Amino acid sequence: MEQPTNMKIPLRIDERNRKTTTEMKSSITFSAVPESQGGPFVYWDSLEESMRSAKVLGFDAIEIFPPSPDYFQTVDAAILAQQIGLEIAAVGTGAGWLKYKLSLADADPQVRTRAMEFLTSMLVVATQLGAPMIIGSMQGRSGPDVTKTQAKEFLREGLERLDAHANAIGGQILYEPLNRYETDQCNTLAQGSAMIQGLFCTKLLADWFHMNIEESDMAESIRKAGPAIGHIHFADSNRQAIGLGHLTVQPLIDALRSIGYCGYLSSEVFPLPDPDRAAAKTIRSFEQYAKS
Ligand code: LER
Ligand code: MN
Repeated sequence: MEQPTNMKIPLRIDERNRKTTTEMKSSITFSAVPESQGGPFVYWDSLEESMRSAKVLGFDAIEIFPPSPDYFQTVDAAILAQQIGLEIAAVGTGAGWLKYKLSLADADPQVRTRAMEFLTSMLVVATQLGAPMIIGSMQGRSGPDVTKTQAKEFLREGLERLDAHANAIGGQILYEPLNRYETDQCNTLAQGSAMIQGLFCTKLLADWFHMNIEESDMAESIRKAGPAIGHIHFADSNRQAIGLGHLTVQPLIDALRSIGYCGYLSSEVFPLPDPDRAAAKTIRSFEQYAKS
């Protein structure tokens, strides 16, 4: 995969957040990956239309789930974001797993190498957009040919190399613990914190859908993870827009405030009952809980 040239020097996400606001910011997800149909993304099809809809509703940012790094050669996300007046909250990499079955923990070293190439190219384009890159599904898991210990070692090795690359180019990585049905690498924020210990440009993505399954006390886990948290997937217990499930939201917002979090609450939820209503419900909930 070709690596784009003429790199802009982006602001690091935490610097950017501190510079522009001391409050949390809203974001909504967009997927350009047909294979992720049925998945937890609010907007689909056209990035431009999605950005315009998000802007009308009052979102601060959009989180983009591209099929590959080359996607950004087909659509100028930076120009669109600038013209429409949105930030790009993050760039997801789950397509590397969904489309190409690439993971950092694969038993086959050639597959791990291809996973690293995919992620390195995505890190470059995300950095050019001034956005962090998410590592969720591509963290992989143990399997018949890779033990749990080996899978964790492979993941840590990949994260260390990507973190060094992020450090060299001014990028940022978000590592996402997932629930037990999706990975056996790290399921909780505490496990995730241990996994990224000592890395310079890698923070945790705390997804409330996964946390609702795995954490015994979500607010306490947020407080313990503290400054390691770099991004939130703002989802209710049923992975619908906040307010459509049974999460008790205020203590989670209070916990984020107590750690000084001023990043994005990004709505990675099912487009239910439809994208527009999921988006509208999300922004209403954001205003209710995070703006007051
Ligand atoms: C990705 O952000 C995520 O949460 C995973 O469950 C993959 O969909
Ligand atoms: Mn997520």
